[in-house]
Amino acid sequence: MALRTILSYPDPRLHTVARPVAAVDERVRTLVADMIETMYHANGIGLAATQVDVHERVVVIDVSEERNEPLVLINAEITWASDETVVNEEGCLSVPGIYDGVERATAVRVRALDEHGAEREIEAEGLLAVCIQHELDHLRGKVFVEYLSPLKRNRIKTKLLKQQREDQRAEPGERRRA
Ligand code: GNR
Ligand code: NI
Repeated sequence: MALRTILSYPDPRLHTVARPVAAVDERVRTLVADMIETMYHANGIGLAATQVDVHERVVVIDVSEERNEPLVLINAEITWASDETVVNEEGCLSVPGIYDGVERATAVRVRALDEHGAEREIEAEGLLAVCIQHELDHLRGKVFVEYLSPLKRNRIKTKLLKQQREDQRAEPGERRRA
């Protein structure tokens, strides 16, 4: 297993549309294991392959308190979404330090393959439903800040670019201290 690097907004690669996984084989299981490790390491509740620059329909999620119930969704499609919606405060590992409200369906049904290639259909509500919709957006090349106003989005863009420039300048010194 290995940690993968998470792309940060406004990296244009985050807008790539993922293609379906053709076969759930060892290569895909390695990707899944790396994504689960990366998600736990980053303290996230979900991660889409898009965020680690792999443009295939693979998502991992764990909304459990103990962080020991990873859910693997390959080629996931939403088969039903409730008409009822709710606004939740969202964050994203690719948009560090930014949180804002996004309107989502309260409940969804999803059909997907697991890491063994077995088909399953799950119905979700609450945080899991939010997370599934957030991750499937990533696979379409959509980041949650795109639901916000252009003004907010541009402020976020500027802030993150500045932060990334500062991080880059700090890195050599960080390495020396380590
Ligand atoms: O860790 C995450 N938390 C979160 C909180 C509210 C709504 C969605 C999320 S997903 C996010 C991890 C992530 O960026 N997945 O793509
Ligand atoms: Ni995200």
